[in-house]
Amino acid sequence: MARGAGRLESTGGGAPPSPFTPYYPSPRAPGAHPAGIPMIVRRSVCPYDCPDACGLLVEVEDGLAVSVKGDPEHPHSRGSLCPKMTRYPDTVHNPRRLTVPLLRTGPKGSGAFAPIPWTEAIDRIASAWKAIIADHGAQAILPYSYAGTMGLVQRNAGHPFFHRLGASRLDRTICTPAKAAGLEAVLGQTPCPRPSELRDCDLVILWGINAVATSVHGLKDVREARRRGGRVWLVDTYRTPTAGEADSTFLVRPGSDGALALGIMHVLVRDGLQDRAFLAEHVQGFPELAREVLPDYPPARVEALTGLPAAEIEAMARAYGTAKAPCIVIGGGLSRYGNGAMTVRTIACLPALVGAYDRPGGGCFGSTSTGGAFAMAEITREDLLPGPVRTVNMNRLGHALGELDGPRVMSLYVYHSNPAVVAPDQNAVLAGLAREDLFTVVHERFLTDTARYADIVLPATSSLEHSDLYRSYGSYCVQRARPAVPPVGESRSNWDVFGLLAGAMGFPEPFFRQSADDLIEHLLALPSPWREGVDASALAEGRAVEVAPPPGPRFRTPSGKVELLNPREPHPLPRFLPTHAGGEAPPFALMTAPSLFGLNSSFCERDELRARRKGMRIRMNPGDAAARGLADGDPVEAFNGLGEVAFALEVSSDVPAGVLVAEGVWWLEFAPGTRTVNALTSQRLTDRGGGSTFYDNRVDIRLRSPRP
Ligand SMILES: Nc1nc2c(c(=O)[nH]1)N[C@H]1C(S)=C(S)[C@@H](COP(=O)(O)OP(=O)(O)OC[C@H]3O[C@@H](n4cnc5c(=O)[nH]c(N)nc54)[C@H](O)[C@@H]3O)O[C@H]1N2
Ligand SMILES: Nc1nc2c(c(=O)[nH]1)N[C@H]1C(S)=C(S)[C@@H](COP(=O)(O)OP(=O)(O)OC[C@H]3O[C@@H](n4cnc5c(=O)[nH]c(N)nc54)[C@H](O)[C@@H]3O)O[C@H]1N2
Ligand code: SF4
Ligand SMILES: [Mo]
Repeated sequence: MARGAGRLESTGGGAPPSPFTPYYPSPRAPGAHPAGIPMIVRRSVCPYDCPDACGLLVEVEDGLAVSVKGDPEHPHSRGSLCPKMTRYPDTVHNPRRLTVPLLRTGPKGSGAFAPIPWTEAIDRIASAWKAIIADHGAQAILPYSYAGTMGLVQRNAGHPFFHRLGASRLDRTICTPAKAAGLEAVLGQTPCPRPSELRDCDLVILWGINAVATSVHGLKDVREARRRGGRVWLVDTYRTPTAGEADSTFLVRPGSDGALALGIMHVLVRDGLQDRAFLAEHVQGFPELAREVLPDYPPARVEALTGLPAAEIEAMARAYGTAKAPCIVIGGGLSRYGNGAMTVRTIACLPALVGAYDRPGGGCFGSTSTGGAFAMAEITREDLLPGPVRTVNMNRLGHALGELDGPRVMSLYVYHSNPAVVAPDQNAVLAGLAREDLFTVVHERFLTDTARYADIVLPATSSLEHSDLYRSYGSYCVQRARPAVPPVGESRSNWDVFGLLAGAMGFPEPFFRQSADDLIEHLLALPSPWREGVDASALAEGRAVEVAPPPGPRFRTPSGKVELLNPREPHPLPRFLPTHAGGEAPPFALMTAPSLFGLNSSFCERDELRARRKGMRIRMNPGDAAARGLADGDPVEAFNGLGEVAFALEVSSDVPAGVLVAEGVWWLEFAPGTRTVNALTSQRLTDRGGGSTFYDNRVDIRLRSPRP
C-alpha cells in the first residue's frame, strides 16, 4: 500500500486489542512480527524529555514504523515536530538497537559481550542480588534512572520494585529541581499559565532558555506575540540560535542573572514604576525588599556583577516597568549553578513588582505541572517501602560508587539513563563503573557508554513498542499511547522487566503481575479534579486532551500572596548569592548547553543528526582565540581540576570573551579524545533542591597536538 494512504486506527475504546499489545510476560522470538498487515496509522506520543510531548502519527507497514508525522489534532504541537523526531523510525529500527540480553565477557567498559537468553539474564540478576542482600543488605543495591522515556508508567516502573526490595533510593535531581525550588519559594503551588497565553504579551523575556532547541512549540506562541506587535528579549550567556527570534539580546556573565533582576527592581522602585495597588493587595514583603535589599543593587554595581552596561539595565527596567503584560519565560540553564534556585526566585519576583501576575498573559512561565492529573502514588507505590532507606543524590553518582558512607554500593541497576556521559564528574563516574566488585545491570535501547560497563545488558523497547501514559511539562496535554509496532528483537519494556524481576525475587504482590495497560486502565478509572470535564473516551482512545488545574486561590502560597518575603527560606528575602566556580582560577566559564540536534545523550545513534552537529566542538570568542594563538579547527583540550576533554575549536563571535561553549552530550565513541564534556563538570549541588550545577564551571584551554 502506498505511503500516506493509511487508515487512522483507533487505539482503544471499543476497538479490539492491538495485535501488538505485549501481554505480560510473553517472550517473543527475535525479529518476529506478524506478517501481512496492511499499512495503518497509529497515534503515539514523543517520549523524550522535552516540554512539548508532541502527538505523533506513526505509519506502520508489516510491523515496521515507516514514517512519523506530527498529529495535527494535538492541541499544543499542532502537527509539527522538531528535526530530531521527523525520522524517528531511524532510531526505532536503527541497526544499533540491542535485540538480546548480553553477558559481559571482557573487562568492564570494553564492550565485549555474549548473548544469553532472558531466563538466564533474569536468574543471574536475581541470584546476584540475593547474595548481595544476604552479605550487605538491600541498600547496597542502587537504582539509577532518569528521562530516556517520560511516560508515567515506563519511567517510574522501577519505583515499586526497588521500594519493595528496600534498595537505596535515588534522588532524581539532575534536571531542574533548583528552578522548581526557586519558583515555589515565591509562588508556592500557583499553576503556570497555558503556553497559548503568551500570545497576548506585549513583552516576552526568554530568560536563560534556548527555545529554538528546547521549546520548539512554546516558541510558536512567542512568535505569535511578536506578530501581534509584542517585543521579545533574550537573556543568555552567549548568542544562541534563539537570538534570531528576539528583538534584543542581553548577554550576562554566567550565574549573574539574580543580580540583573535585583538591579531592574532597584530602578523600578527608584523611578516609581511599581504597581502599588497590586503590591498592597497581593504581595508579601515588598516594603522589606525595598528597604533591606534593593538599595544594595544600583545599576553601577549590577554592571560590575553582570557585565551589562548600567544604561542598558536602566533601559530594561523602564521597558519592563511600562509594558502592559510582560511575561518571563524561565529556562533551566540559569538554575544549574550554586546560586541557581536563588536566581530563579529573584527573577520570579519581578512580575510582582509591576503587577504582571494580574494581567492576561503576564507573569512568568516556568513549566506546567500536571502532577495531579493521575494518581502517581498508584505507580510509585511508596507504601511498599519496608522502612527508612538512605537516599543517594544522582548528581553524586561518582561519590556514591566511590567513598559514600554507609553500605557500600555493590550493585547498580541503570534504566533509561546514560550516566557514564550525562552525569557530572565523568572521571569519578567511570572509575566507579569500572569497579570489578560492582554488579551492574543496564537496560537500554543501545550499547551506550554506561551499557559498556554492565555485567548484564538487557534490551529495551522504544516508545513505539510499549504502552504508556504521557503528560507534558510545557502544556496541559495528557495522552495515552499503545504499541504501534511489535518489540524489536527480544526487547522488553521497563514495566515488563520489573515484572520478571519481581517474579524472580519471589514478590507475591499481584501488583507486579499486571500489564502496563492494566495499570493505565486503573489510573484512568481513578478520578482526578484535573480531568474534570475532560473527554475520557478520547483520552482512553489515545487522543491528546488538555487537563486544567482545579479551581483555587489566585496565589497558592501559605499566605495567599506572592511571597517576596518567604520566612520558610534560609534567606527570607532574595539577594545575590555567589556561584560555586565564580572565584576559581581557570580563566573561562564553560557553558554545557543543549544541542539542537541531540537531546542530552539521546540521538547519538543517528548518523544524520550527528553530522548536523559537526562533531564535538568547543566555541570561543575570536579575541580570546587570537590572544592564545588558537585558530578555527584547531584540536584543543579544555581542562580543569576534574579532567581534560578534547574538542575541535570553533572560533565564533556569538560567544563573548571569557566564555566557552560546548553544546550537547556525546557518546565516547564519537569523541576526539577519551572523555566527553562532563569530565569538566562537578558533583557540587545547587543552593536548594539538590540540583546539578552543569554550567557552574571554570576551565582553561590549550592546543592538543601540533597543527597538521
Ligand atoms: N534539542 C534539545 N532539546 C532538549 C534538550 C536537549 O538537550 N536538546 N534537553 C531537554 C531537557 S533534559 C531539558 S531539561 C529541557 C530544557 O533544557 P535546559 O538545559 O534547561 O535548556 P534551556 O532551558 O534551553 O536553557 C539552556 C540555556 O541556558 C543558558 N544559560 C546557561 N547559563 C546561564 C546563565 O547564567 N544565565 C542565562 N541567562 N542563561 C544561561 C544556556 O546558554 C542555554 O542557552 O530541554 C529538553 N529539550
Ligand atoms: N553536559 C551536560 N550534561 C547534561 C545536560 C546538559 O545540558 N549538559 N543535561 C542534563 C539534563 S537536564 C538531564 S535531564 C540529563 C538526562 O540524562 P538521561 O536521562 O540519562 O538522558 P539521555 O542522555 O537522553 O539518556 C536516556 C537513555 O535512555 C534510553 N531509553 C530510552 N527509552 C528507554 C526505555 O523505554 N527504556 C529503557 N530502559 N531505556 C530507554 C535511551 O536509549 C538513552 O540512552 O542529562 C543531564 N546532563
Ligand atoms: S519538540 Fe520535543 S516533544 Fe516534540 S518531537 Fe521534538 S523532542 Fe519530541
Ligand atoms: Mo533535563
